[in-house]
Amino acid sequence: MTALFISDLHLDKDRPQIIAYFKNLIDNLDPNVESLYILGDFVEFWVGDDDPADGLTDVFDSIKKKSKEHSIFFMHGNRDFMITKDFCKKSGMILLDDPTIIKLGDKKILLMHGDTLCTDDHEYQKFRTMVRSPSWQSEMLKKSLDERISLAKMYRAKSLSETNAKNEIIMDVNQQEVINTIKKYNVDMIIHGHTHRPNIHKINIADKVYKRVVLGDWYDKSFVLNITDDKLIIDKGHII
Ligand SMILES: [Mn+2]
Repeated sequence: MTALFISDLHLDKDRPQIIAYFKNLIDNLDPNVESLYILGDFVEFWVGDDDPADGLTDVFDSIKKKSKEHSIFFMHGNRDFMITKDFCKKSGMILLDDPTIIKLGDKKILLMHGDTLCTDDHEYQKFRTMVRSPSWQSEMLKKSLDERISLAKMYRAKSLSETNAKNEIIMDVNQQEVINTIKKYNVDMIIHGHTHRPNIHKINIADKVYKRVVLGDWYDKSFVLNITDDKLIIDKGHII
């Protein structure tokens, strides 16, 4: 039995090679793959379900088609939290809460997008609380599509310039928060994306070793975590 985990594809019409690469992957999913987990930032931004999703129609069609043979799960990231449960359903994806616990074999795994672990970035956490509130979202949806698209572009540019200015450490996960999260949910492993710092970290807590697997982004290379039985296999492919 195989489960695949991906995140941070940031699909966008300006990078058609990544869209094509992902479409090819989904169209040719191995029949042994029982579930595919997309852990957020699947698309570059999403301003509401009336988003024109330029260049992505084929991808959502492929997902819909493949959802008959595989379970395809989606969790919100900080770019695509406006994708609704209805849209997921229509596209053949099952929307997961952040975080969600799954069981693979005898292992309990916590799935997250990863941004909630970055607790040192107070400014971002404040912004996150604001944009995740139903009142902010309903105000946002009252604006015209064009207005929302330009706002999304503005937020993206702002976040990019802040990212460049912020200390590297602030942008990564907080170690104590990782330990607290493992303890709180009583899991063996955390899988998340968001930080674009792919790695498998080992964390020792009271003589037991836990794992934190960080998924990579899809800018130059694809990044797929394959868990088959108890084995973790990282599969990277050159997109360009
Ligand atoms: Mn993210």
